[in-house]
Amino acid sequence: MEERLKELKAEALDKVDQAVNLKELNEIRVAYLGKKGPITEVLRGMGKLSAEERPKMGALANEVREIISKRIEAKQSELEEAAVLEKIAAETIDVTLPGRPVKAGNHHPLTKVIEEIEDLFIGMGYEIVEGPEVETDYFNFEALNLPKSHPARDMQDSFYITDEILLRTQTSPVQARTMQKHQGKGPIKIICPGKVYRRDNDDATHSHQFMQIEGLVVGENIRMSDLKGTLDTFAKKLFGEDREIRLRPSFFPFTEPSVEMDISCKICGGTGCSICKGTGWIEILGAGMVHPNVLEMSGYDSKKYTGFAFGMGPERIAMLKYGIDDIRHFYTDDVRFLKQFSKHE
Ligand code: 2U9
Repeated sequence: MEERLKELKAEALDKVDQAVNLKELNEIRVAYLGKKGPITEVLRGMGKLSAEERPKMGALANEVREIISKRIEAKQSELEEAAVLEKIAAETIDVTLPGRPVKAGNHHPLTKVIEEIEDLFIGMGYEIVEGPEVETDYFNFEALNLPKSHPARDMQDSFYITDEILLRTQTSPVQARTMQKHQGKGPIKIICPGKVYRRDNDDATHSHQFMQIEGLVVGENIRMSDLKGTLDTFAKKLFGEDREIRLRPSFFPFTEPSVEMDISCKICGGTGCSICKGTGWIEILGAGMVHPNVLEMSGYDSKKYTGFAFGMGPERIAMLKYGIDDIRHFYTDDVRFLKQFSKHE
């Protein structure tokens, strides 16, 4: 019996050592240590042994079981570790593969133009100031020399919330608010960009909402020549050093005198084409010296202080700069339109 147990031990250990996977190892465990296995079988024959031999054989059988069991455990750990290593090797990531490109968006063409204009004026020492889109009648009209009966109000019909509160029709109230904050003291040098609203029927050149960028300078000895020099610098920086500007007389209730500024047409070089409607000039913005009434209404002594102001529409500038033919493109969120500006990022 002892011989048989030793034989079984050698046989089992040999099989365990030869096992190549966990399934095989489990089969060996069941075969040798299971209830129907050869060791149990041997133990069943112990009844035939003498009383002295029985415990000796029992101890030997247990020892054999223990040895086989330990060897199986060790082999199991070895096979499990090998399986993990094999899995890791199979899953190795090739870090030299090119990454998948992340789809990046781009700025809206209006944002690009507005930021470019802001940067130009920041470079000339201006500060950017913003204000509310829901405005009072006082700041939107009255403080800008447009009393309730003024005929120029007709051109700026708005969306009214109450008789006294409306969606602003221009960004000028931001300048009026800034002047009142400064309590009659100069200097002020600001750029006010923002969205404005007018009651209008949308078409290729009109939109009920659009952007404006206005500028205001108030100080002592501010003259028309300062305005002209500023606008000339701005036009050359934005459209090219080869551009000429011209000022034409105009009318705005908040400036006196008032002008409109044109730039020479780059397409035809001034000889006349469809872009400049045969004139050689393209209208860009309106401007003028701040009306004394406007200065006084916001607390400035118009004998001591003077100022200039200007206003432009970024949509018009973007349309000229990028050759866009319909203002509605800016507000209809067609990705095919917007994507075209990624190359300008
Ligand atoms: C204050 C004093 C003066 C702002 C000005 C213009 C001329 C002008 C238009 C251009 C195209 C608006 O977008 S547009 O329709 N603007 O022509 N704006 S002077 O004058 C001011 C503003 C505020 C206190």
